[in-house]
Amino acid sequence: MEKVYEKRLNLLIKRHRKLVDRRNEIDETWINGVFNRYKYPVLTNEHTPIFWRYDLDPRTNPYLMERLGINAVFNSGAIELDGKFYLIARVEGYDRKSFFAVAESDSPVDGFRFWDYPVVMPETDNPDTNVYDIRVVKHEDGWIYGLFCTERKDPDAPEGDTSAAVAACGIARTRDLKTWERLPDLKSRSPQQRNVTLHPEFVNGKYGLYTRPQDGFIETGSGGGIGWALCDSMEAAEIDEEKIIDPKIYHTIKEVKNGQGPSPVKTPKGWLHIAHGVRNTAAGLRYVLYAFLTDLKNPDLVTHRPGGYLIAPYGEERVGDVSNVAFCNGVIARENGEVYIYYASSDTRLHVASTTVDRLLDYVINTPEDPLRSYACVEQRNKLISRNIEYMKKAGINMDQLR
Ligand code: M1P
Repeated sequence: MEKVYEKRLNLLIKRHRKLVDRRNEIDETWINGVFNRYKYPVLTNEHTPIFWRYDLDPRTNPYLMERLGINAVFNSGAIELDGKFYLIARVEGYDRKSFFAVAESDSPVDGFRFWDYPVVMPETDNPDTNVYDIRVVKHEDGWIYGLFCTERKDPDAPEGDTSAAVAACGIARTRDLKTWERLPDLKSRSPQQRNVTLHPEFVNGKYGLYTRPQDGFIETGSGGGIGWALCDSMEAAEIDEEKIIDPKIYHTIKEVKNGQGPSPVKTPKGWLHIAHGVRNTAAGLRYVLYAFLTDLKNPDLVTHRPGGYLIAPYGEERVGDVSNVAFCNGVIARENGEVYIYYASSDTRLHVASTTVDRLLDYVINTPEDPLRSYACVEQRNKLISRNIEYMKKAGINMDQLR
């Protein structure tokens, strides 16, 4: 029996080391010029430490079987502190419950190692059944806040309904990502809240929140979109009216619903937002990421809305527990202008895309808006084609090689 144990332990260690020590590389098959993709995910379920999943004592686990498996590691908050990169990932056990865990690296694209223990997120008087999708931001008040979704069974669910849930915005703050102080959940008029994100600076002396007011359990009712509201305090966060700043729109990438991703990035030309949009398909919902820019002084005022998506599931990213999903709740914008977008694919694993503030600004400012009708889309494309034909003639570019 000892031999079985020894053999398996060696195998597990060998496999684990190969995975976590692997260097990442830019995926040369992706060449759209807006961002780089990478060959490998930055985190998967197998990146979690072996000692989170196995009982390593041969007396209690002679076969060295997995005891507490991890199903997926995905939708992650992200922050850079003192030159180190931290991902605060959504880790989902085989038992369907999610929790948060911090992975740290000296590099933004590989080498992430989980800390020895997951985050112990304190509960409120009303215990969470499930917590997920934390947005982490260093606010100008000095705290690092984590806003996340907390889900509990709907107390009004009819007898026998074991899936109806109430989603709310949980709030916690920390100085070091290790010790978290749980604050009361956000109070709002909406019966459900998901995808709530904190603006990093005060706005008129108040905290600014991006929200998603919902009119029922499923957020597909009339109206809706990314909301905006101000509140006086994060210690008892309460908002009144939520103004829709980025509505969902018929027959677009955000026709069913949309949600703010991480806190927006401050740039010289405005606040740069990454959000997710959801559309219907015969195969189910499709989640993609899109970008928009808001005014520096009035972050609730959208100044540029490039049409279509920025990032959609690509290749193997298309398949997973919830297929055809790209989701982002973590971005790191460095002082040197580099930007790292941490996005999850199909609720299964976490990837990184790298770009720069300059490129993203060029993208949001110069990508035309969605004209909303096929006829208008053709007009828009034909304008581009005509300009290009003229340019190619002038510049002496052989059109044949571009056909
Ligand atoms: O399964 C896709 C996503 O669904 C939810 O996002 P939203 O509330 O915008 O529909 C969340 O459960 C998210 O975690 C998940 O990735």
